[in-house]
Amino acid sequence: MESDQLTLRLPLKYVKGVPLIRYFAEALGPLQNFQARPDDLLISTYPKSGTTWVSEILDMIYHGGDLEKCHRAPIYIRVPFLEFSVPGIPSGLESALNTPAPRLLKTHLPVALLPQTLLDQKVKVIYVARNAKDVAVSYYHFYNMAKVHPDPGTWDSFLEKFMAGEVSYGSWYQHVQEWWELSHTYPILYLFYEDMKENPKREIQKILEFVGRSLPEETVERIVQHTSFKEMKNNPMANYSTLPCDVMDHDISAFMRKGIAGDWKKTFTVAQNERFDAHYAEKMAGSNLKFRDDI
Ligand code: PPS
Repeated sequence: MESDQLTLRLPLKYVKGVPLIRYFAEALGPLQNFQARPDDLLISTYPKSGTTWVSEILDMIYHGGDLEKCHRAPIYIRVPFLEFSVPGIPSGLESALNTPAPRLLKTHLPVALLPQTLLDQKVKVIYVARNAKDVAVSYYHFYNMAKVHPDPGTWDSFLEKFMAGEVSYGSWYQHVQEWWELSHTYPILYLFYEDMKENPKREIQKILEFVGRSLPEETVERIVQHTSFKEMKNNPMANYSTLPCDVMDHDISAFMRKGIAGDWKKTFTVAQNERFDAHYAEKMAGSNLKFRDDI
């Protein structure tokens, strides 16, 4: 399957200083008409941080662990991606309008670009953060396979762009810190990908408490099992294989690529790692937000 009128590898477009995939930048205007509901739940992340994983977990929770119900549609329909817009595919806004309450919604937007209605309606947020090095590697492979991004160039040049915040959605450093700051005054559950890898059951319990639900032990166990990397990699409703291949080419790199913490060690050279660490210390100075880049 191929989508019509899709132009690949367009340059990023800056909105309020934030570079975005061109089609997504153009969707922000219409998104101003979006009306949030107080019972919406927003999943917010910097790209490649565990969005799909936590989305599947939440859809399972919302459907009481019913596997059949969670197989009803691809994850981008079950959990509308607000700013998503690609010719020939329903936009995130359209999907959100067609989703019955209580809705799960996804965004990667930095706080400054978030539709104000979400904050006005005090929509609860689950934010997932992942260590910067694994995000950079995952993002590089994603840029290669999802051609709505500009050409990533070499790994070395992509890493420089990532550090400079010149990739789609801008600076990782700013994103994770501003959502962290907001979590001190706004209803946000701030989770870490590495904690989810270490003990998914514990993190699912935190989510259950945050959304004010409880489930029997065996259902929680089923959710842990169904949302394991192996299961999700083989699940066409979770692995993005239902999108046209010109939007995501899984022959270049699977969306469900490796799903581990610490994979960056296989990609970063010693020199890249040293340079990255020095730059990281500068960008994160003064923040009490701490990451584990391995578990
Ligand atoms: S996106 O496109 O920004 O929404 O991507 P996102 O879902 O945030 O992140 C994709 C990375 O998450 C990994 N992933 C998982 N890891 C562990 N367990 C589960 N269940 C899981 N599901 C997705 C996915 O493999 C991507 O990471 P990498 O490092 O590329 O493998």
